[in-house]
This record gives sequence, structure tokens and C-alpha cells, in this order.
Amino acid sequence: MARIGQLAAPDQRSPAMTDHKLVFHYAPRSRASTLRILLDELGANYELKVHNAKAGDLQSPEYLKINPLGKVPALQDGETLITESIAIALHVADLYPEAGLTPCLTDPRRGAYLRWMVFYAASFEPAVVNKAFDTDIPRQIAPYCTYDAVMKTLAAQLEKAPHILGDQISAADIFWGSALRWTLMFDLVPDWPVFTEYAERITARPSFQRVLENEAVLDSEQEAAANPARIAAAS
Ligand SMILES: N[C@@H](CCC(=O)N[C@@H](CS)C(=O)NCC(=O)O)C(=O)O
Repeated sequence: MARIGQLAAPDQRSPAMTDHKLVFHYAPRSRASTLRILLDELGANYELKVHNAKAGDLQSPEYLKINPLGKVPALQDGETLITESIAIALHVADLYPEAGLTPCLTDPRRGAYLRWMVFYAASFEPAVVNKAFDTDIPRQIAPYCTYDAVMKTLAAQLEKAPHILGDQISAADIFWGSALRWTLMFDLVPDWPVFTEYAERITARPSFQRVLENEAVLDSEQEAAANPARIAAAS
């Protein structure tokens, strides 16, 4: 029997662990897309709540009770509410270890897994956002040193193996594949082959194709609902 705080091996998991009632708050073409792809990869059982950010859904009083920042993604797991993409990703990946994407606590890759998941949110994202807005923060103050240092550190890791933790894919690759896809698209990261080849390899997975195709449809439906006059004028 696993103690509280200790991750159970797959064969020790009580059936209740996969009986979690998950409600996933999502908007198409947002940071929540990566989570949706991860949930697909995990074969997770969950209810998808689609919000229309363009129509102001995320600023509604009901949604602000879920995430006072008015942001997606958010996940309700029974009574527990989780915001922040990486927190949600770590939680759901731990709920579904049988998908083979979660280095468990005793896996020698666990520390590196946590490192590269958190590096995404704590260093990569702020570095890229500051770059996008031409904000130059002194390296001693910036939580990530410099943009160039972040890019070189990530590239050096991805150069070592086909996946961020080595030969085997993990939930971290779903994040990095998705992050590099977006940031390459908007010229926010250098188009080094190590980034482009990795992003192509990871995003070629059927989970990406399924979610991206579906959300293209959802996105145009939401655009039409939010801006009916603009759509009518264009047609
Ligand atoms: N730190 C948050 C950031 C979430 C975030 O910025 N979400 C954006 C979507 S990409 C959002 O909900 N934007 C809607 C808005 O600000 O109106 C996370 O990683 O979950």
C-alpha cells in the first residue's frame, strides 16, 4: 500500500485513482491546447468544458470563481481545483502512469522530468514573452538569466537524444513539442534544426493531429459566435 505522498506503482493503484471526476476548462488555440493533447495521449477520461475567450467567457463571474486570473487551462478533480498548465500536466500524468509518459518517483529520470517541466513555465515562458515585447531585463534580475542562455540550454538538452529525457518519450515532450511549434510559428525562438526537427517529430503524433484539427473547427465556430457581423461582412 502506498503512503500518502508516495506514488503507487501501476499494479498497486486502487481502481479509485482512475475514477477521478475530471472537468477540464479549455479554449481552442490557447495554452490549454497542449493539455488537451496530453489528456488525449494519456487516454484520460474527462469532461471537456469549452470556453469562448473571444466572447468574454473567461471574464464571466462563474469562470472567475474557477480561475480568478481569467485564464485557461483549469482542471477540477472532484473537490480540488488546479490552475497553471504545468501543475495540471504533472497531476494528470501521475493519474495515468499506464500511458507510459510519467517517470514515477523511483524512476531515475524523475528529477530531470520535473526540471524540464518547470523550466518550461519558470524560465522559457517568461524569456519568450519578454522577448516578444522587447523587454530587456538584467540577467541578475530575470528569473531565467538571459533569453540566449535559455535557448542554448534547451537546445543542448534536445541535441542529446530524440526526446527531452532520452530515448523514451514523456509528458514533457508533449509540452516542449507544443511550445516549440507555437514559438517557431511566431519567430519567438531561433529556427535551429534541433528545434524544428524536434517540433516536427513530436507534433506528427496522432494526438496533435486529432486535437489541432478539432480545435480549428471550434475556433471558427467561436469566431462566428463572437463576431457575427464581421463574419457576415467577410462573406
Ligand atoms: N500561467 C498560466 C497561463 C495561462 C494563460 O496565459 N492562458 C491564456 C491562453 S494562452 C488565456 O487564458 N488567455 C485569456 C485571457 O487572458 O483573456 C498557465 O500556464 O496555465
